[in-house]
This record gives sequence, C-alpha cells and structure tokens, in this order.
Amino acid sequence: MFRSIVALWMVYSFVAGATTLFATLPANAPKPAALYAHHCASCHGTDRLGGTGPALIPQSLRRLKRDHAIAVVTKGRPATQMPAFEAVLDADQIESLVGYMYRPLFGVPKWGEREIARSRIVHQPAPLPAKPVFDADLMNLFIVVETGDHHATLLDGDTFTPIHRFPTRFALHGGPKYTRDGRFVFFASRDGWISKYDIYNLKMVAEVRAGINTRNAAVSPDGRFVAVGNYLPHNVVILSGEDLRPLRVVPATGFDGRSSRVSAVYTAPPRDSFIVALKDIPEVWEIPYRGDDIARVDVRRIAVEHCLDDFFFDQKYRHLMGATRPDPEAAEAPGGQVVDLDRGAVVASLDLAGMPHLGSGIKWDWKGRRILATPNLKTGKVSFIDMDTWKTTAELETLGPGFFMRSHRASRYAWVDVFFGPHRDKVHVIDKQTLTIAKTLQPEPGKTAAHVEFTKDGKYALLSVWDLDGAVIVYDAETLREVKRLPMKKPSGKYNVFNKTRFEEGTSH
Ligand code: DHE
Repeated sequence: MFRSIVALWMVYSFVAGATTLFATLPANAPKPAALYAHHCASCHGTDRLGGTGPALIPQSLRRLKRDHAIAVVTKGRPATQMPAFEAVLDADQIESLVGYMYRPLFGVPKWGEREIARSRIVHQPAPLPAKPVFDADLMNLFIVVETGDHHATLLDGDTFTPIHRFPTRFALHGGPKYTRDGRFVFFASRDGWISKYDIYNLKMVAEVRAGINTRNAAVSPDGRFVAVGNYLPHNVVILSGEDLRPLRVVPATGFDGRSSRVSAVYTAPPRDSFIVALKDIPEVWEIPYRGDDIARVDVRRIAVEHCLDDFFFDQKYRHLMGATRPDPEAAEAPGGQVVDLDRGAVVASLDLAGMPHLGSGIKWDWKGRRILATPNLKTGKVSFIDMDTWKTTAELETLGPGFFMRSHRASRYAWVDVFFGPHRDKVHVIDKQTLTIAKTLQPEPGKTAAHVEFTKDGKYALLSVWDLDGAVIVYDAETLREVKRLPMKKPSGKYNVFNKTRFEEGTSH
C-alpha cells in the first residue's frame, strides 16, 4: 500500500513537473520532460531517482557543471554505459533536457528508517535447515550475476554445472557479499534493494529498500551487519544481517555540516569495522562493528586531501589507496592518495595513469616486494605500484582502458580486460613476474570480454562474454586453453565463495 502511494506520488511529481515546465516554454520548443521520458527514463528512472544510471536531480549533479553535462549527453561517457545522443537529439533538445535534469524535484521522497522498515519483505520468517539441499564443495561455489535478464546462477566450481538459477532485483551492481561460512549472500541493486539469499536452501530470505540510489553494500564477516552506501539519500544505512531490519541511518554529513553522496563502503575484517568514503566531502569514515552497539557507536572521521571516488585496501586493511574522479574544469587531475587508517592521515600520493574502477586492483609479490596492479578507465595502461614506497615501478601498455584485473595466489598470470574501444573483445594475460603480456585472448570476436574470477584452488579462470547472448568461459589457468563454455545472459561479475570470504589477494573483497 505504502509503496503504491510512493509510486503514485512519483508519477504525480513527474507529470506535474512536466506540466509546469511546458507552461514556461514556447509551443514549438523541445519538450524536455517528454524527451526525458523517451530517452532517459529507462536507465535513470521515470522519476529521475535513478535505475541502472544515476539519479538526475540537482542533489546528484552538483559536482557536474552544466556544460559538461551537455557534453556527456552529446558524446556519452566512456567509462560507463551512457551512450552518445548526438545522432538522435539536436543541440537545443540536449540543452533543454539537461536543464530539466537540474530542476529540483517537487521534493525528494523521504527515505528514512521508517520508510526502509516499511519496505522490508520477509520471505522466510522461520529459520531454514542449516544443511545444503545439493551436493557440492560449498567453498568452491560461484554466484554469477546475469544482468541481461536480472538473474543469478549458482555454479558448481568443480564440475562447472549450474546448480540453480533465480531472479534478482533489477540492475544489480557490484559484488554480492557472502557471510564467512558461505551460507548467505547479499545482493545490492542500483535502486537501493538489498536482498539476502540462503545458498544452502536456494531461497530468498528477506529484501529491503535501503536507499533510493545505492552505491554498494558491505557485510561484516560474521553476517551480523550489512552497511549500505547511498548516493540518495546522502547516508550510510546499517541493517541487521539476520533479517535486514534497519538498525541505524548515519547521515553523510561532514565536519563542516555539508552533506555528501557516499562513494562506497567496505568491510575491513582485521579492523572489525566498515570503511566509508564520501564523494563530495574529503573525509573517510570508520564505523566499528565489534560490539553489539552499532546503533550508537561513534563514527571515526579522517580528513583526506581530495574526495575519494574509487579505492581499495592493502591485505592488512591498514592502508586505503584511493583516486578522485577528475573535475572536468580543472587543469590537472588530483592523482591518488594513500591513507594510513591507523594514523588517520594521508601518507603518500599515487601516480595513476587514470581513475580505476572500484576494486579493480590486485596485489602480489614481485622481486621480494609487494606490488599493487590496476588498470584504469581512461587509458590503455596497467600501473604497477610498489606498496612500500608507493611509487609506480612499471606501466604496461594494453589495447585499451580496462575495468577489472584478477589473479590468484596459485597462478602465475593476472588477467586484465580491455573493456572500451575496438579491442573490447580481447583480454590480456600478464606474466606476474616479468610484467609483460604472455598472451592476448579473443574469446568471442565482436563481443566484450570482461571480469575474470578463479576457482578456489586457482587452477581455472572463469571469464564473461558480456552479451545478452553471452557466456561464462572456463579456462585452464595454466595452459590458457578453453575448457567449457556456459551460455548466459550478459553475465557481469562472478564471485567464488572461498576467494571472497578468505580475502584472496587476486580478487576484490
Ligand atoms: Fe561498477 C563494482 C562503481 C560502472 C560492473 N562498481 C563496483 C563497485 C562500485 C562501482 C562502487 C563496488 C561495489 C562492491 O563490490 O562492493 N561502476 C561504478 C562506477 O562509479 C561506474 C564507473 C559508473 C556507474 O555506472 O556507476 C561503474 N560497473 C560499471 C559498469 O559500467 C559495469 C561494467 C557494468 C554494470 O553492471 O554497471 C560495472 N562494478 C561492476 C562489477 C563490479 C562492480 C561487475 C563487481 C566487481 C567485483 O569483482 O567485485
């Protein structure tokens, strides 16, 4: 009932907004609300509150200058799914459309603890048996997210056969997060839905809408808490990992009282805390979850030099390495920063060839030193960074900018995709000791090849053919030969229970 009222309210706002706007324009002027409904609503939501694309309202666009927004609509945004509209809309239409995006809504719907609680759906009120209903190595399972038709597949990592395929919320994004025992997995969708799924029983346990436009979710390893980072509203929501009840809403307000979108939240198991970076305010937060009083615990705030968009950690979670999305108006991009979380200070800067995607980087030992390797979304280069000196020790030219780099402790290779440009159907396999390309594969000519995840033992690498008529391809990680091809609908990420829950060095966490 409540959700119907919200939906009706949204439709009303949209129609009312359009009507008011039309009244101020000459009869023959482009009609931005209609243009929006036709070209933008399917990704950004009919209400402009976000979907697969971000919310297009002033609160979300405040770091984007209007001229740049016009350029994005005209030319598209290379590191995202945003296409160019110059072939279908003329300059006046684009300008009026952008003006429409910067118009305030008649009020952004409130989405606080009460609304979150009311959205909660409990599918399994009684505990289910703690015994799997299938036979497989429970630590070598994969969840494959199929964004093509909004499903997920549970895959046996020994036999590479699907165990079960089930529907998910619309537009999942980011890695599903497992409890340490691998029994439960939590999914986050771009429009704020968090779902808890029982892998042993192959059943959805509960769902809740924790935000209107969500970045990602993190889960404490014991499964007691889920933290959700939101663009809209500006907050971090803490949920009970048991039944997704909201426990706390932490407004993302900085030292100076300004509010901010949340870039992302991660769990830092050795610290027993969630680490949060803010997108509009130069601060990193730490929210401890050791005790039971997460609803009251103080948030630790660390001032950083620039707002952090994308970041990752060293294996001990002492250092956070982050990058800032460049301001299109600024002459120079601000570069990366290293934050020492123990000292609560920025201790070094990083020389990156461009901004990496979140969790793109991995680490390994090289010539007696620890290095971090990451592609970036701007140029075809992988940067190798010495984690003692924080200096870039080497760079490797690739065939184009990449989203993801993956390896496994047991493998001598690291795989990096070439997500953008004419070579998006290729993937490089890099020798981790010589830092050179050992082989370039072309799994399916003409179709984007991306995102690799290894089996528990590192012997096989699974890669996505990122297409509605796509596949997950299993490679022998040593011979680099194809072993099996499983048809899937635009499989985006795949996530191995062991590698994720044991924080394997070659993957994201
Ligand atoms: Fe992602 C992870 C942000 C575009 C596929 N991406 C993440 C995470 C964040 C993020 C915050 C970490 C979530 C987590 O695992 O906890 N992504 C962003 C962006 O800011 C960016 C550049 C623009 C945007 O659209 O928001 C972006 N991402 C994309 C895509 O266009 C991709 C390729 C397709 C899609 O689904 O939208 C994409 N992102 C992914 C995937 C992961 C991810 C598959 C998880 C990788 C992993 O192995 O952990």
